[in-house]
Amino acid sequence: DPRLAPSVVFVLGGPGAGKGTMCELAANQLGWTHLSAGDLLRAERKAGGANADLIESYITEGKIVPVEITVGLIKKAMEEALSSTGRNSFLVDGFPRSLENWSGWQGVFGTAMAVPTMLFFECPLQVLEERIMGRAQFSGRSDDNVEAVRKRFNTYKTETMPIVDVFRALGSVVDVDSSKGRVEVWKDVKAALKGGSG
Ligand code: UP5
Ligand code: MG
Repeated sequence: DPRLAPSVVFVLGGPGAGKGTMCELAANQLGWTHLSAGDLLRAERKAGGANADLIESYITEGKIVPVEITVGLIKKAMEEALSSTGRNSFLVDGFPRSLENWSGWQGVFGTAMAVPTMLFFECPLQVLEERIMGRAQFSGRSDDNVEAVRKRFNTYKTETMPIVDVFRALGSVVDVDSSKGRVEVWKDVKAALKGGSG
């Protein structure tokens, strides 16, 4: 049953690198299912369940939410999307953000699944800040302010880069320069996804 072997691509990069924007294009134009770990956490916070306050405090501090919570939400969203659309190609946006995130994923999905390709969006801090501050007026996100962006960037450097390095050593990283304009970035993303297992 091919549905038992979903195809997963991880999409990583700094805060505001354009992960969500490009994943939406890939969903609309190439039929991928876009799952943003951050969006799933924000929805869970909004739903007001037992983890809502904990999620809020991690997000405003730019820290990484305990992986049990995140991977549970991703798995549930994958199952729901699969049963409603029948499609099993997933772009997992903003995850894994740390070595712990990756071992948590493996703990849940086991080693049956091939190591996902990681699409890595490279973008300098100054551009990230400009993008996020441009979005801040209408995003309604509690972490869209200069102070939180710096915290997010710091977490990205200290915790996320090590997992990117692990994937790089496995030969699983595809680099994208996401500081370019949307049209050019999309061209590169599309080529990377078509070359992969979309
Ligand atoms: N924009 C996009 N592309 C552009 C381009 N090429 N040229 C010019 N402008 C461009 O884009 C950001 C802005 O830039 C938008 O206004 C866009 O129009 C413009 P977007 O596509 O939103 O970028 P993205 O990379 O998705 O930025 P985001 O802010 O979502 O990234 P983060 O990684 O910071 O946020 P995320 O939602 O993934 O995580 C938020 C928090 O949740 C984390 O800090 C953490 O606390 C928590 N979290 C976890 O704990 N665990 C997880 O697994 C995931 C999240
Ligand atoms: Mg995003």
